[in-house]
Formats: sequence, structure tokens, C-alpha cells
Amino acid sequence: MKKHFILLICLLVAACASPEPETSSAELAHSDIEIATPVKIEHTYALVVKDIKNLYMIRMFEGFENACNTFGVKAIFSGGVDDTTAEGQIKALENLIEEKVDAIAIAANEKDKLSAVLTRATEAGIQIVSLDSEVDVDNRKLHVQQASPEMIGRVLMQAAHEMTSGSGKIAILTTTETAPNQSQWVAWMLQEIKENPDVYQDMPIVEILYGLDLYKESFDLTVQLLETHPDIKIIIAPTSMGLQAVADAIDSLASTAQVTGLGLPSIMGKYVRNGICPWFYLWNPVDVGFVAAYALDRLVAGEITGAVGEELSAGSFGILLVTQAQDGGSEIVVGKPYMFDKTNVAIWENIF
Ligand code: RAM
Repeated sequence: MKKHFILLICLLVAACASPEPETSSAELAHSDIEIATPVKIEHTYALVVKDIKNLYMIRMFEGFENACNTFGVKAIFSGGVDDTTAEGQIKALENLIEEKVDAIAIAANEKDKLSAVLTRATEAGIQIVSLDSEVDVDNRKLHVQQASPEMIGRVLMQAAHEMTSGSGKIAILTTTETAPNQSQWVAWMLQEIKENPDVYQDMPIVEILYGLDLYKESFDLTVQLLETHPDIKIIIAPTSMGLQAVADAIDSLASTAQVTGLGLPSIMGKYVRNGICPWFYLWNPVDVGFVAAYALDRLVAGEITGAVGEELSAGSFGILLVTQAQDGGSEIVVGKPYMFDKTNVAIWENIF
């Protein structure tokens, strides 16, 4: 073996040492040496959101794209455009199937209506996870869950109780009855009341309004609500578009009502400082997008399958566990909701 190795080295040295005869361009042209051009396999991962005009969704894509850049993968941002129905997302998904993307992370507007197109995507070999607002168990390898739906719903109702000292009319302004995430959060808000009737007995819910996760609809519904119930004390808006619209409507009417819910510090800071929103909650949407991209990449690489008990190595985010989701599928819970108030909102306003 050693003899052959030495011989190989000698041959290599000889080849390098002896001056090659000048090769004319004509000879080069007839060279039968195939120079293999390196083929760069470029993967493409897509983030399909509820509405690409929604700043919360844009923040999720920031994290998604940052992670894709570290993998050397092309990131695509797609979804409804000022349209939070399933139709906008179905069209986006059909385009992505045609473009033969490798993987899709989706935040669903209405999960049932997405089933058929997501089944087609899976059959085309596309890896799928949901994030922020889940799709059916059968249509995803796992869900990237920003925080526990029960914790979010209960914390929002408890905050409303604290802000009203347990007495006064309240209302909820949410997105749609079928939005997978908001429908769970509102259900847990109502469960919190159901389990503690004595705590909430003097806080009647006068309306549950559906602003479609669109600014104008949410603003207009709030104006009508405040004109009908000028004595309302708190409106709870578990949607970043809704929270902003409700705060703007209260401000424009100089109403005595207040608002809490889920929103972006970069938008809500001024309302925390002027008291219209004493405090609100959220998680970092950039992190949710970042983790979803890592989940896709590890699925594409075959390192995980999305099964409960697996561990996802999510780069700077560390190791995350795949756990059982409430709907029987699997999920990765990214964290807990943060509380933003006068003591800290100024720090986070410049982050997301
Ligand atoms: C809106 C969307 C999103 C939700 C946030 C809190 O941006 O409905 O799905 O997670 O609000």
C-alpha cells in the first residue's frame, strides 16, 4: 500500500514539475477533458402569511429570511394582500407548488379551506410546517407555536379585570371566528370567565366584534361600538392590527375606554405612554419566523420528522423540543408572552 502511495506522490510531483507543452487554443478546443461546472443546488423556502401588508407578518419574515441566509437558501414571502381570507393564501400556495419550492411555513387564516392545496403540496414533496396560526395536523409536519393559547387567553382576560378593577362593560375585537389562533385565544378568554364567575360577574361582555385582522374594518367597528356603548371600559384585541385600530379609534373619539391585547411595541408605545393602553402582550415574531425556517431546513435535511420527542437544533436559538399539541399533532413552543408597559415599552419599540 505504502509503495503505491509513494508512486502516486511521485507521479503527482512529476506532473506538476515538468513544463506542459504549450497547448494551442485549437488543441484546447478539442480537449476531451470535461471540466465539471459546480452545480449549486439552491433550495427555496417560502413563508406564507395571513396578509403580507401586516407588520407583524413582515417581522416574522425578517426572522425567517435571516435563518435562510445562514443556510444559503432563497427565502420567499407570500400570502394574502390586504386579504385575510383563505382564497388569498390558496392562490399563493398554488404558485409555490408550481415554482417547486422545497418547503413552506404557513400562518393560516382558515385551516379547513387550506387542506386540499396543502395536501397537493405535500404530495409534490414539499415539507410543510405551520407557525403562529396552525393548519390541520394532517397538513403539517409540526406547528411552531409562539406561546400557549391557554396562557394567552387567560392572561388577556385577567389583564382586563385588573384594568377595570373587576367592574365595567368590556368587549372583544378579534379577527374572524375561524382564525385558528384567535379562535383559541378567545375561547380561553371565555373559559377564564366561565371558571371564575364571581371574579368577572361585574364585567359583562357587550360585544365580540370581527375586524378580519384588517385595520379599516377594525377601526370602523370600534367607532360603532363606542358610539353604541360610550361607557365601555375595556376592549380586548388579540390581534396586532386590531389593537392598533382600537387604540386609534379611542384616541380619535377621545373616548374614556381603554384597550389591551396583543400588539407590536413599535406601534403601541405611544398608547402605553398616554394611558389608552395601560399594558399589552406579545412574543417576538422575528423569533417565530426564525425557528420555523430552522424547522423546515432540518426537515428538508431529513434530520427531524416532526415527531413528538425530537429535538430541533435552531442555531442561535438553541435546542427546542417537539411536544404534543392541543390538536393531537406536534408543535414547538417558542416561548411565553412578554408584558409591555411604561417600564419597558421604550426598549422594545426599536426591536419589533
Ligand atoms: C395579527 C395576526 C397574527 C397574530 C397577531 C397577534 O398580526 O392575527 O396571526 O399572532 O396579530
